[in-house]
Amino acid sequence: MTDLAAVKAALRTQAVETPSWAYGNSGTRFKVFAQQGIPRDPREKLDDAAKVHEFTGVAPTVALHIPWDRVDGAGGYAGLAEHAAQRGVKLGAINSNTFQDDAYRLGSICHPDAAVRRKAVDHLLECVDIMDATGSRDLKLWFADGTNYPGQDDVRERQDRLAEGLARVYERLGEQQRMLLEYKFFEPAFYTTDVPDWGTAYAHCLKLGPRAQVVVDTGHHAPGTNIEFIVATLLREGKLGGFDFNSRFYADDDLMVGAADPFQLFRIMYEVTRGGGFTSDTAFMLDQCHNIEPKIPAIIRSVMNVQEATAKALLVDREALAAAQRAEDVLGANAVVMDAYNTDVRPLLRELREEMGLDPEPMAAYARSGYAEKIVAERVGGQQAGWGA
Ligand code: LRH
Ligand code: MN
Ligand code: MN
Repeated sequence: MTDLAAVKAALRTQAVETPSWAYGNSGTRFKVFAQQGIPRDPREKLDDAAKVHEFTGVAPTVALHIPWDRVDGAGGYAGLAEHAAQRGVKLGAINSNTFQDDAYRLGSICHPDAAVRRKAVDHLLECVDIMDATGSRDLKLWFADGTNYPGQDDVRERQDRLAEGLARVYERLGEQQRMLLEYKFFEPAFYTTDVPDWGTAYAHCLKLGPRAQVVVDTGHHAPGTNIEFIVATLLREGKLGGFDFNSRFYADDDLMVGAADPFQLFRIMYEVTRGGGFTSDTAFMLDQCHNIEPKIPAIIRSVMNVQEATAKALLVDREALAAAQRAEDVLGANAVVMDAYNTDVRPLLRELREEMGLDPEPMAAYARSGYAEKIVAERVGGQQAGWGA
């Protein structure tokens, strides 16, 4: 029997980080659809993120992306952190950007030209300076580096350049800071990608040291990849730094987490909880963009999807499962897992929210709040998230 009080207590500790860029206008490479009421600056993105936290109670931090959230003057990044605090949220991971500059046509920290590599490393070091000002713990690194054609560059040398650049940034990290290295199997490079998979990310992080950890973006795998196995393995090795949650049907779709495959999300969260990863040492972040749907409700829905998957994962009767496994009862063991997955956890979560002083129905409560109408009236000329133009 699972202890429902313990499940609720665990759920109270949940923290899902929302990404500043999900609040801005976004699209595909074909079209960015402008919505109304979109934030005009990083502070307004934080205002929106604070609403997500207000209605869900489990989204207390916001990831920034530099340079999309660059602030000059007006208190700088410390002022931004202060603004977040006034709204009841905190600044989370700093996401670097070494993919939107003309200089990076052939890569950033793996580029054949040392001057370009230096530029990329300087940007990453600047991100650590920003972390010092914001009090952020995590630097999230994703590299668009790779090649499009066999022979274009020396793929082994590119690994050496990567190791060298990462080491310089690692040395700069403070005691309490970490770097989270994200992998992605293809795109924008189509032949080789310099950090294509968890194994490559793991190998680099292992060499760097304990403050280098792997981040699993759920959209960055080939179809059919067993992501929960990767999660279990990284947790066993003490190298799971966090997640970029989203869901995919075909490629890096960046759709709402749990929309395409809630069962996969449950399986991932089961390995997280079973493997001792449901703690603040794992950064549970969203990395999504909402191109055709209203953004704040989509983010509320995403946070709730993570919460539902987590509740189901916590409901797995581990003792019954272990007993069935010991008894070599294949169907019995599978039934224990499926029972948890098939449980309607919405009543439990409604109860939890009421206990937390929240409205039991975050989507409806947000819709009733009038915030959507208010921002449409007040904000004209919202900011683009940063890509897709
Ligand atoms: C790359 C990616 C990465 C970036 C984000 C904006 O596909 O997922 O995490 O930081 O997009
Ligand atoms: Mn990502
Ligand atoms: Mn991505």
